[in-house]
Amino acid sequence: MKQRILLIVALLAILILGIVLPTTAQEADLGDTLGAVQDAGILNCGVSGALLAFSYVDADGNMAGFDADYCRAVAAAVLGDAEAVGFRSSNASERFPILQSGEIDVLIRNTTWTISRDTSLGFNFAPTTYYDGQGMLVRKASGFETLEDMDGGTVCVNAGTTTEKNLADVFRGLDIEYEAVVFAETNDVRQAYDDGRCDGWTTDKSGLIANSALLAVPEDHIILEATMSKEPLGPLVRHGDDNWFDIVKWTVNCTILAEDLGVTAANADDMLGSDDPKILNLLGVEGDLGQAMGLNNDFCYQIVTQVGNYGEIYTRHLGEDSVYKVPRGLNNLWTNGGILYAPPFR
Ligand SMILES: N[C@@H](CCC(=O)N[C@@H](CS)C(=O)NCC(=O)O)C(=O)O
Repeated sequence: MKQRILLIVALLAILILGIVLPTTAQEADLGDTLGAVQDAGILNCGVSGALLAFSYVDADGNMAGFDADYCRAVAAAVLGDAEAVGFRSSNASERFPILQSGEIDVLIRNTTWTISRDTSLGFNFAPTTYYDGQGMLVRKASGFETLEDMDGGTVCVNAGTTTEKNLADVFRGLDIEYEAVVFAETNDVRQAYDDGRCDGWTTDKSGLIANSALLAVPEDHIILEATMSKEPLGPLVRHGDDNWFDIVKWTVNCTILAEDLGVTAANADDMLGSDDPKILNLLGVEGDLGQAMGLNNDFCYQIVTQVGNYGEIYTRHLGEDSVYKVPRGLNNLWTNGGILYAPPFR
């Protein structure tokens, strides 16, 4: 009798655990991110939140910037609504744990594609959205022109970044003595540099261009010519969900190919009547390319009409329509001297 009761209790426990555990958000969502995002009706997107031009809270209290718009592009593709995004701000060190745990569905936070992040940390990187490199900002009054001029100096840097490691490698390679002053938060890095605690401030050049606007007197500083590393920045997802990886990949590809084919937010509706089969496939007028990922076939049309093509997103946040006016450089289409190139929608 006692054994039978124990057996029943054990069976009930298994049953209850079986029902309750898999429905807790983290357990259930990890293998089927698309289903979880659709059920929630919202995309949880990890951003910095403290990086002008890429992801920052604007005067109206909205998350704005190039990375924030790529979150919106994924939401437009998946939910048909670019505004259905829950933004989660993160510093450099916490960005990876929140993706691993399932707290966010995708991380779009000026994150460099490296082999260890792609392998041992357990992530997959979508195509690069911004080809960058590490730079060094110094005071004009210092007279520094090269990294070698900084021998014996101090450098302010963010913890948990490729920046920190590159600084050590590059300075060791050049046989430069230096002291790193390390902070978890970018605002603290900038403040320490501005307070004169460091001779240089190093991070991705895009970060220096944008966030140096927050220095007390931005005109008193310059970015040295030297580029210390390659920093291909782009979205990343967890290992273990190929379909979700495809969705994020083809979201980026959609924006690049739309620019390549001359499809913009303004003309996309007219383009639905185009004679070009490449455009018809891109916009989902022909074929069922979206369906193969569990999306509507017009997913790219939604991205372009609601958020824009790559060039439009770039121009808005970094290019001519922004205060930064960063030349496209590598981040131009391959046909215009850059290295952006999307595989075919076919
Ligand atoms: N791309 C580098 C650096 C990324 C990084 O965290 N950069 C700092 C400085 S631009 C940053 O994003 N700060 C914003 C923040 O802490 O929210 C990486 O992936 O490690």
